[in-house]
Amino acid sequence: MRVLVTGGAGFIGANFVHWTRAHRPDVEVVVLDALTYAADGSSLGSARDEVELVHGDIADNALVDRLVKDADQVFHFAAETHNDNSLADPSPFVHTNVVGTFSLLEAVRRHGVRLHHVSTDEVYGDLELDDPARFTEATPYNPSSPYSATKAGSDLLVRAWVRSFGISATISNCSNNYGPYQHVEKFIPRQITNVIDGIAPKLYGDGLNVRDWIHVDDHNAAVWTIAEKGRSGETYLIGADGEQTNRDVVSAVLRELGQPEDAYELVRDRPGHDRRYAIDSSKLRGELGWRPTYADFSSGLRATIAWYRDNQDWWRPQKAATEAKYAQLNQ
Ligand code: NAD
Ligand code: TDX
Repeated sequence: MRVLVTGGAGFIGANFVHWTRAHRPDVEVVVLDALTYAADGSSLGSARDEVELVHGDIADNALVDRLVKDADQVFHFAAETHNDNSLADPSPFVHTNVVGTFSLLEAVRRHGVRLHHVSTDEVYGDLELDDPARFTEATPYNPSSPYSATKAGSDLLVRAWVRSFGISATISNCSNNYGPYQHVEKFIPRQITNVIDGIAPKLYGDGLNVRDWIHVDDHNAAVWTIAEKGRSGETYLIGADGEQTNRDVVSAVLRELGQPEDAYELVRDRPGHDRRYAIDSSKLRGELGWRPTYADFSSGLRATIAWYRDNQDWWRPQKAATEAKYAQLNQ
Protein backbone atom coordinates (compact mmCIF):
# COMPACT_ATOMS: atom_id res chain seq x y z
CA MET A 1 0.00 0.00 0.00
CA ARG A 2 1.26 3.46 -0.93
CA VAL A 3 0.01 6.53 0.96
CA LEU A 4 0.41 10.22 0.18
CA VAL A 5 0.75 12.34 3.33
CA THR A 6 0.30 16.08 2.76
CA GLY A 7 1.94 18.28 5.40
CA GLY A 8 4.16 15.39 6.54
CA ALA A 9 6.99 17.73 7.60
CA GLY A 10 4.76 19.60 10.07
CA PHE A 11 3.96 18.70 13.68
CA ILE A 12 1.15 16.15 13.37
CA GLY A 13 2.17 14.98 9.89
CA ALA A 14 5.75 14.12 10.92
CA ASN A 15 4.48 12.27 13.99
CA PHE A 16 2.03 10.48 11.65
CA VAL A 17 4.93 9.31 9.47
CA HIS A 18 6.76 7.96 12.56
CA TRP A 19 3.57 6.27 13.80
CA THR A 20 3.01 4.70 10.38
CA ARG A 21 6.54 3.33 10.16
CA ALA A 22 6.21 1.82 13.65
CA HIS A 23 2.72 0.35 13.28
CA ARG A 24 2.25 -0.17 9.50
CA PRO A 25 5.80 -1.11 8.41
CA ASP A 26 4.65 -2.40 4.98
CA VAL A 27 3.12 0.93 3.98
CA GLU A 28 5.12 3.03 1.52
CA VAL A 29 4.97 6.75 2.42
CA VAL A 30 5.27 9.75 0.10
CA VAL A 31 5.18 13.18 1.78
CA LEU A 32 4.09 16.32 -0.07
CA ASP A 33 5.01 19.47 1.86
CA ALA A 34 5.58 23.10 0.89
CA LEU A 35 8.18 23.35 3.69
CA THR A 36 6.75 26.61 5.03
CA TYR A 37 8.06 28.26 8.22
CA ALA A 38 5.99 25.63 10.12
CA ALA A 39 7.81 22.66 8.61
CA ASP A 40 11.07 21.07 9.62
CA GLY A 41 12.48 18.28 7.48
CA SER A 42 14.53 17.14 10.50
CA SER A 43 11.29 16.20 12.30
CA LEU A 44 11.22 13.15 10.02
CA GLY A 45 14.59 12.08 11.50
CA SER A 46 15.61 8.56 10.46
CA ALA A 47 12.41 8.26 8.39
CA ARG A 48 14.00 10.64 5.86
CA ASP A 49 15.85 7.69 4.26
CA GLU A 50 12.72 5.60 3.81
CA VAL A 51 10.15 8.24 2.90
CA GLU A 52 9.98 10.17 -0.35
CA LEU A 53 9.73 13.87 0.53
CA VAL A 54 8.35 15.97 -2.34
CA HIS A 55 8.75 19.73 -1.87
CA GLY A 56 5.65 21.35 -3.35
CA ASP A 57 2.33 23.10 -2.92
CA ILE A 58 -0.96 21.19 -2.51
CA ALA A 59 -2.53 23.84 -4.76
CA ASP A 60 -0.20 22.84 -7.63
CA ASN A 61 -2.70 20.86 -9.71
CA ALA A 62 -0.22 19.11 -12.01
CA LEU A 63 2.03 17.98 -9.16
CA VAL A 64 -0.90 16.84 -7.03
CA ASP A 65 -2.41 14.94 -9.95
CA ARG A 66 0.83 12.99 -10.51
CA LEU A 67 1.24 12.10 -6.82
CA VAL A 68 -2.41 11.18 -6.20
CA LYS A 69 -2.50 8.97 -9.32
CA ASP A 70 0.18 6.70 -7.81
CA ALA A 71 -1.36 6.52 -4.29
CA ASP A 72 -3.87 4.11 -2.73
CA GLN A 73 -4.86 6.52 0.05
CA VAL A 74 -4.30 10.21 0.77
CA PHE A 75 -3.93 11.55 4.33
CA HIS A 76 -4.45 15.32 4.14
CA PHE A 77 -2.73 17.17 7.00
CA ALA A 78 -1.27 20.17 5.11
CA ALA A 79 -2.69 23.49 6.28
CA GLU A 80 -1.87 26.91 7.63
CA THR A 81 -2.66 26.25 11.29
CA HIS A 82 -1.93 29.12 13.66
CA ASN A 83 -4.87 31.32 14.69
CA ASP A 84 -2.70 34.34 15.59
CA ASN A 85 -1.13 34.26 12.10
CA SER A 86 -4.56 34.02 10.48
CA LEU A 87 -5.53 37.26 12.22
CA ALA A 88 -2.38 39.02 10.98
CA ASP A 89 -2.72 37.77 7.36
CA PRO A 90 -5.56 35.44 6.30
CA SER A 91 -4.38 35.13 2.69
CA PRO A 92 -2.21 31.96 2.93
CA PHE A 93 -5.01 30.33 4.94
CA VAL A 94 -7.46 30.74 2.07
CA HIS A 95 -4.86 29.57 -0.44
CA THR A 96 -3.74 26.42 1.35
CA ASN A 97 -6.77 25.38 3.37
CA VAL A 98 -9.44 26.10 0.75
CA VAL A 99 -7.77 26.20 -2.69
CA GLY A 100 -5.26 23.47 -1.76
CA THR A 101 -7.98 21.14 -0.50
CA PHE A 102 -9.97 21.80 -3.69
CA SER A 103 -6.96 20.77 -5.78
CA LEU A 104 -6.61 17.50 -3.83
CA LEU A 105 -10.33 16.77 -4.11
CA GLU A 106 -10.25 17.14 -7.88
CA ALA A 107 -7.28 14.77 -8.08
CA VAL A 108 -8.86 12.06 -5.88
CA ARG A 109 -12.03 12.42 -7.96
CA ARG A 110 -10.12 11.90 -11.23
CA HIS A 111 -8.21 8.88 -9.95
CA GLY A 112 -10.69 7.22 -7.58
CA VAL A 113 -8.29 7.40 -4.60
CA ARG A 114 -9.62 7.41 -1.03
CA LEU A 115 -9.01 10.54 1.06
CA HIS A 116 -8.83 11.14 4.79
CA HIS A 117 -9.25 14.85 5.56
CA VAL A 118 -7.74 16.00 8.88
CA SER A 119 -9.62 18.86 10.52
CA THR A 120 -10.19 20.60 13.81
CA ASP A 121 -12.86 21.02 16.50
CA GLU A 122 -12.54 24.80 15.99
CA VAL A 123 -15.02 24.57 13.10
CA TYR A 124 -17.75 24.32 15.78
CA GLY A 125 -16.93 27.67 17.40
CA ASP A 126 -16.73 27.68 21.19
CA LEU A 127 -18.61 26.72 24.36
CA GLU A 128 -19.23 28.62 27.59
CA LEU A 129 -17.08 27.53 30.53
CA ASP A 130 -20.11 26.17 32.42
CA ASP A 131 -21.89 24.59 29.43
CA PRO A 132 -22.44 20.88 30.16
CA ALA A 133 -22.55 20.18 26.40
CA ARG A 134 -19.56 19.05 24.35
CA PHE A 135 -19.11 19.10 20.54
CA THR A 136 -20.55 16.14 18.64
CA GLU A 137 -20.74 15.32 14.93
CA ALA A 138 -24.19 17.01 14.94
CA THR A 139 -22.99 20.38 16.32
CA PRO A 140 -23.60 23.17 13.75
CA TYR A 141 -20.55 24.79 12.18
CA ASN A 142 -19.82 28.25 13.67
CA PRO A 143 -16.13 29.13 13.14
CA SER A 144 -14.66 32.26 14.78
CA SER A 145 -11.29 32.98 13.13
CA PRO A 146 -9.97 33.08 9.56
CA TYR A 147 -8.14 29.82 10.39
CA SER A 148 -11.22 27.96 11.59
CA ALA A 149 -13.39 29.45 8.82
CA THR A 150 -11.03 28.13 6.14
CA LYS A 151 -10.90 24.71 7.83
CA ALA A 152 -14.71 24.71 7.97
CA GLY A 153 -14.77 25.60 4.26
CA SER A 154 -12.43 22.71 3.46
CA ASP A 155 -14.59 20.24 5.45
CA LEU A 156 -17.68 21.35 3.54
CA LEU A 157 -15.89 20.95 0.21
CA VAL A 158 -15.04 17.35 1.17
CA ARG A 159 -18.66 16.64 2.14
CA ALA A 160 -19.93 18.09 -1.16
CA TRP A 161 -17.43 16.06 -3.23
CA VAL A 162 -18.64 12.88 -1.48
CA ARG A 163 -22.28 13.66 -2.10
CA SER A 164 -22.12 15.19 -5.59
CA PHE A 165 -19.22 13.30 -7.16
CA GLY A 166 -19.20 10.08 -5.11
CA ILE A 167 -15.55 10.31 -3.99
CA SER A 168 -14.53 8.04 -1.12
CA ALA A 169 -13.54 10.20 1.86
CA THR A 170 -13.62 10.40 5.64
CA ILE A 171 -13.22 13.49 7.86
CA SER A 172 -11.93 13.85 11.40
CA ASN A 173 -12.20 16.88 13.68
CA CYS A 174 -9.72 16.69 16.54
CA SER A 175 -9.07 18.75 19.65
CA ASN A 176 -5.77 20.45 20.59
CA ASN A 177 -2.71 18.23 20.11
CA TYR A 178 0.49 18.23 22.14
CA GLY A 179 3.72 16.23 21.83
CA PRO A 180 7.16 16.38 20.19
CA TYR A 181 7.98 18.45 17.07
CA GLN A 182 5.27 21.09 17.68
CA HIS A 183 6.31 24.57 16.53
CA VAL A 184 7.29 27.00 19.33
CA GLU A 185 4.57 29.44 18.24
CA LYS A 186 1.93 27.08 19.72
CA PHE A 187 0.83 27.38 23.37
CA ILE A 188 2.48 24.43 25.13
CA PRO A 189 5.89 24.52 23.33
CA ARG A 190 5.99 28.31 23.64
CA GLN A 191 5.57 28.18 27.40
CA ILE A 192 7.96 25.24 27.95
CA THR A 193 10.70 26.95 25.93
CA ASN A 194 10.02 30.30 27.62
CA VAL A 195 10.53 28.75 31.06
CA ILE A 196 13.69 26.96 29.88
CA ASP A 197 14.96 30.39 28.71
CA GLY A 198 14.00 32.14 31.98
CA ILE A 199 11.11 34.08 30.37
CA ALA A 200 7.70 34.25 32.09
CA PRO A 201 5.00 32.21 30.26
CA LYS A 202 2.41 34.41 28.55
CA LEU A 203 -1.30 33.82 29.13
CA TYR A 204 -3.81 35.56 26.87
CA GLY A 205 -6.60 37.48 28.63
CA ASP A 206 -7.55 35.99 32.01
CA GLY A 207 -5.90 32.64 31.19
CA LEU A 208 -9.12 30.78 31.95
CA ASN A 209 -9.86 29.62 28.39
CA VAL A 210 -10.19 25.85 28.18
CA ARG A 211 -8.65 23.52 25.61
CA ASP A 212 -9.25 19.76 25.34
CA TRP A 213 -5.76 18.24 25.02
CA ILE A 214 -4.86 15.01 23.23
CA HIS A 215 -1.44 13.46 22.65
CA VAL A 216 -0.47 13.56 18.97
CA ASP A 217 0.08 9.77 18.86
CA ASP A 218 -3.50 9.18 20.02
CA HIS A 219 -4.72 11.52 17.26
CA ASN A 220 -2.69 9.69 14.63
CA ALA A 221 -3.82 6.24 15.82
CA ALA A 222 -7.40 7.50 15.47
CA VAL A 223 -6.72 8.79 11.94
CA TRP A 224 -5.50 5.33 10.88
CA THR A 225 -8.52 3.69 12.58
CA ILE A 226 -10.92 5.97 10.68
CA ALA A 227 -9.14 5.48 7.33
CA GLU A 228 -9.24 1.69 7.75
CA LYS A 229 -12.61 1.15 9.42
CA GLY A 230 -14.60 4.38 8.96
CA ARG A 231 -17.51 4.73 6.57
CA SER A 232 -17.04 7.00 3.55
CA GLY A 233 -18.79 10.34 3.90
CA GLU A 234 -18.72 10.18 7.69
CA THR A 235 -17.21 12.62 10.15
CA TYR A 236 -15.60 11.38 13.38
CA LEU A 237 -14.65 13.63 16.31
CA ILE A 238 -11.36 12.77 18.03
CA GLY A 239 -10.77 13.71 21.68
CA ALA A 240 -9.31 12.24 24.86
CA ASP A 241 -11.31 14.00 27.63
CA GLY A 242 -8.37 16.31 28.33
CA GLU A 243 -10.03 19.62 29.28
CA GLN A 244 -7.67 22.04 31.08
CA THR A 245 -7.63 25.80 31.61
CA ASN A 246 -4.61 27.49 30.05
CA ARG A 247 -3.63 28.63 33.55
CA ASP A 248 -3.52 25.06 34.83
CA VAL A 249 -1.37 23.97 31.91
CA VAL A 250 1.11 26.80 32.49
CA SER A 251 1.23 26.12 36.24
CA ALA A 252 2.00 22.45 35.53
CA VAL A 253 4.84 23.46 33.17
CA LEU A 254 6.27 25.87 35.76
CA ARG A 255 6.06 23.26 38.55
CA GLU A 256 7.73 20.59 36.43
CA LEU A 257 10.61 22.97 35.61
CA GLY A 258 11.11 23.95 39.28
CA GLN A 259 9.50 27.42 39.20
CA PRO A 260 6.67 28.93 41.30
CA GLU A 261 3.41 27.89 39.66
CA ASP A 262 2.12 31.48 39.44
CA ALA A 263 5.24 32.90 37.74
CA TYR A 264 3.32 33.68 34.55
CA GLU A 265 2.31 36.97 32.91
CA LEU A 266 -1.18 37.94 31.67
CA VAL A 267 -0.91 39.60 28.23
CA ARG A 268 -3.22 41.12 25.59
CA ASP A 269 -6.03 38.74 24.64
CA ARG A 270 -6.38 37.21 21.17
CA PRO A 271 -9.18 38.99 19.22
CA GLY A 272 -12.21 36.69 18.94
CA HIS A 273 -10.52 34.21 21.34
CA ASP A 274 -12.62 31.04 21.62
CA ARG A 275 -13.51 30.40 25.27
CA ARG A 276 -13.71 26.65 25.48
CA TYR A 277 -13.48 23.52 23.31
CA ALA A 278 -14.67 20.09 24.46
CA ILE A 279 -15.08 16.93 22.39
CA ASP A 280 -17.50 14.04 22.79
CA SER A 281 -15.75 11.19 20.92
CA SER A 282 -18.43 8.52 21.63
CA LYS A 283 -19.00 7.82 17.92
CA LEU A 284 -15.34 7.02 17.25
CA ARG A 285 -15.07 4.92 20.43
CA GLY A 286 -18.42 3.13 19.99
CA GLU A 287 -18.38 2.46 16.23
CA LEU A 288 -14.68 1.96 15.59
CA GLY A 289 -13.37 0.87 19.01
CA TRP A 290 -10.62 3.55 19.29
CA ARG A 291 -9.31 4.45 22.78
CA PRO A 292 -6.59 6.97 23.76
CA THR A 293 -3.45 5.47 25.29
CA TYR A 294 -2.30 8.73 26.97
CA ALA A 295 -5.32 8.89 29.27
CA ASP A 296 -3.32 10.90 31.83
CA PHE A 297 -2.59 14.44 30.52
CA SER A 298 -0.02 15.21 33.24
CA SER A 299 2.25 12.28 32.35
CA GLY A 300 2.00 13.10 28.63
CA LEU A 301 2.83 16.73 29.41
CA ARG A 302 5.82 15.66 31.54
CA ALA A 303 7.18 13.58 28.63
CA THR A 304 6.68 16.53 26.26
CA ILE A 305 8.52 18.92 28.62
CA ALA A 306 11.41 16.41 28.77
CA TRP A 307 11.45 16.22 24.96
CA TYR A 308 11.81 20.02 24.60
CA ARG A 309 14.49 20.07 27.32
CA ASP A 310 16.44 17.35 25.51
CA ASN A 311 15.97 18.58 21.93
CA GLN A 312 16.98 22.23 22.05
CA ASP A 313 18.80 21.97 18.69
CA TRP A 314 15.42 21.27 17.09
CA TRP A 315 13.55 24.36 18.37
CA ARG A 316 16.26 27.00 19.05
CA PRO A 317 16.52 28.15 15.41
CA GLN A 318 12.82 29.21 15.46
CA LYS A 319 12.57 30.67 18.95
CA ALA A 320 13.92 34.24 18.60
CA ALA A 321 11.97 35.03 15.40
CA THR A 322 8.77 33.62 16.92
CA GLU A 323 9.10 35.74 20.06
CA ALA A 324 9.92 38.84 17.97
CA LYS A 325 6.61 38.33 16.12
CA TYR A 326 4.71 38.01 19.41
CA ALA A 327 6.45 41.11 20.83
CA GLN A 328 5.00 43.19 17.97
CA LEU A 329 1.51 42.02 19.03
CA ASN A 330 2.22 42.70 22.74
CA GLN A 331 1.63 39.00 23.32
P1 NAD B 1 1.72 22.50 11.25
O1 NAD B 1 1.51 23.96 11.02
O2 NAD B 1 2.70 22.05 12.27
O3 NAD B 1 2.14 21.81 9.87
C1 NAD B 1 1.50 22.08 8.66
C2 NAD B 1 2.34 21.51 7.52
O4 NAD B 1 1.67 21.80 6.28
C3 NAD B 1 3.73 22.14 7.43
O5 NAD B 1 4.70 21.13 7.24
C4 NAD B 1 3.65 23.03 6.19
O6 NAD B 1 4.87 23.19 5.51
C5 NAD B 1 2.62 22.27 5.35
N1 NAD B 1 1.97 23.15 4.37
C6 NAD B 1 1.43 24.40 4.60
N2 NAD B 1 0.96 24.90 3.44
C7 NAD B 1 1.17 23.96 2.48
C8 NAD B 1 0.89 23.90 1.09
N3 NAD B 1 0.28 24.91 0.45
N4 NAD B 1 1.23 22.79 0.42
C9 NAD B 1 1.86 21.76 1.05
N5 NAD B 1 2.16 21.77 2.36
C10 NAD B 1 1.83 22.86 3.07
O7 NAD B 1 0.27 21.91 11.52
P2 NAD B 1 -0.20 20.71 12.46
O8 NAD B 1 -0.43 21.23 13.82
O9 NAD B 1 0.69 19.55 12.24
O10 NAD B 1 -1.66 20.42 11.83
C11 NAD B 1 -1.83 19.43 10.82
C12 NAD B 1 -3.30 19.33 10.48
O11 NAD B 1 -4.05 18.96 11.65
C13 NAD B 1 -3.94 20.64 9.99
O12 NAD B 1 -4.83 20.33 8.95
C14 NAD B 1 -4.69 21.18 11.21
O13 NAD B 1 -5.78 21.96 10.83
C15 NAD B 1 -5.11 19.88 11.86
N6 NAD B 1 -5.33 19.96 13.33
C16 NAD B 1 -4.34 20.42 14.14
C17 NAD B 1 -4.53 20.43 15.53
C18 NAD B 1 -3.45 20.90 16.47
O14 NAD B 1 -3.70 20.98 17.69
N7 NAD B 1 -2.24 21.22 16.02
C19 NAD B 1 -5.73 19.97 16.07
C20 NAD B 1 -6.73 19.51 15.20
C21 NAD B 1 -6.49 19.49 13.83
O1 TDX C 1 1.25 32.39 24.16
C1 TDX C 1 0.10 31.95 24.18
N1 TDX C 1 -0.68 32.19 25.27
C2 TDX C 1 -1.96 31.73 25.36
O2 TDX C 1 -2.63 31.97 26.38
C3 TDX C 1 -0.44 31.19 23.06
C4 TDX C 1 0.39 30.92 21.85
C5 TDX C 1 -1.74 30.73 23.19
N2 TDX C 1 -2.48 30.99 24.30
C6 TDX C 1 -3.82 30.41 24.43
C7 TDX C 1 -4.74 30.57 23.25
C8 TDX C 1 -5.59 29.32 23.33
O3 TDX C 1 -6.62 29.51 24.29
O4 TDX C 1 -3.62 28.99 24.55
C9 TDX C 1 -4.63 28.27 23.87
C10 TDX C 1 -4.00 27.40 22.78
O5 TDX C 1 -3.48 28.26 21.80
P1 TDX C 1 -2.84 27.73 20.43
O6 TDX C 1 -1.71 26.81 20.72
O7 TDX C 1 -2.60 28.89 19.54
O8 TDX C 1 -4.01 26.78 19.88
P2 TDX C 1 -5.52 27.04 19.43
O9 TDX C 1 -5.74 28.44 19.01
O10 TDX C 1 -6.41 26.45 20.49
O11 TDX C 1 -5.55 26.12 18.10
C11 TDX C 1 -4.87 24.84 18.10
O12 TDX C 1 -5.77 23.78 18.26
C12 TDX C 1 -6.64 23.50 17.21
C13 TDX C 1 -4.06 24.64 16.82
O13 TDX C 1 -3.15 25.72 16.65
C14 TDX C 1 -4.98 24.52 15.64
O14 TDX C 1 -4.22 24.28 14.46
C15 TDX C 1 -5.92 23.38 15.89
O15 TDX C 1 -6.85 23.31 14.85
